[in-house]
Amino acid sequence: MQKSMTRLVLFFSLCFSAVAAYATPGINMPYGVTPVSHEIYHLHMACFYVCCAIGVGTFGVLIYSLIKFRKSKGAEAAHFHEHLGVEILWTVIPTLILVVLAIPATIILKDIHNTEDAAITIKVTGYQWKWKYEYLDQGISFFSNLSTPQDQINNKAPKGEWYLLEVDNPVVVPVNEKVRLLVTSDDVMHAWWVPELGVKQDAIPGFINENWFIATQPGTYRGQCGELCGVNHAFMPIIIKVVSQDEFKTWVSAHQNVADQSQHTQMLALSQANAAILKKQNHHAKKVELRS
Ligand SMILES: [Cu+2]
Repeated sequence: MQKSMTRLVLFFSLCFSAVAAYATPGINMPYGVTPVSHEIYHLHMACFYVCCAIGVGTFGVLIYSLIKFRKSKGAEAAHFHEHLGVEILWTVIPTLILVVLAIPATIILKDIHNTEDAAITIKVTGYQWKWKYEYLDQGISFFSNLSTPQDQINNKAPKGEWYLLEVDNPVVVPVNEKVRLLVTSDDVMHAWWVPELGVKQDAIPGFINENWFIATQPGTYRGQCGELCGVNHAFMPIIIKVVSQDEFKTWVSAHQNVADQSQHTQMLALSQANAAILKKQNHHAKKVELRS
């Protein structure tokens, strides 16, 4: 009896060491750098521990019964049906567990949808297969494309550290500021997913979904499209650069200058084109006049 108890203790300690391994970084989901990502992480761990406790309890009773009441020891099966008490217990206990877990999950869902008082609003549009970002208050707009060299993708060159997780134009946001995202799509369904920011938001054509984040640590955070959107689904990564307030202001003014310049170039080209059309029309009118 003592020997089988030792084995049981050994079995459960192995189970708990497996739990500890899952809680280590790299295997588990990231803790992230936003209040929502922290909340999601804690909820995930709470659910995980509840699942572990249920697993250990259920399999513990099962294994104990298999050993203790085995046929070679002369155990005989009991014959009973429809035990009302047991049936109530195995309905009420899971319901209670689900209700208890639903409370923090609902609170977090409410937080995720609270996009009030945002300092910056960025419209994010998914395309096959790139992202477009529009800073609505700053008048900045650009496409963000995969920048991994084609040779790496075709196995003609060794793969870089950030293979398929690098872009030409990253999103830049200031640290400790609430950033509101308006997420939509131009063609098929995509999903804007950056695990360390605690954001995974569907991008649906014809709909605008809202989400938000406050990054509390400067750094570079990477994500990908999280919705199977076609043949190049794996080739539309996301990069967010979280910088200081001053760096963000510098970045904004530099991009606004570029936008102004390109707007000026466009206006110049338009007026030149208009002038050319007017010249042509005048020339044609003179010709008609001479003929008559
Ligand atoms: Cu996509």
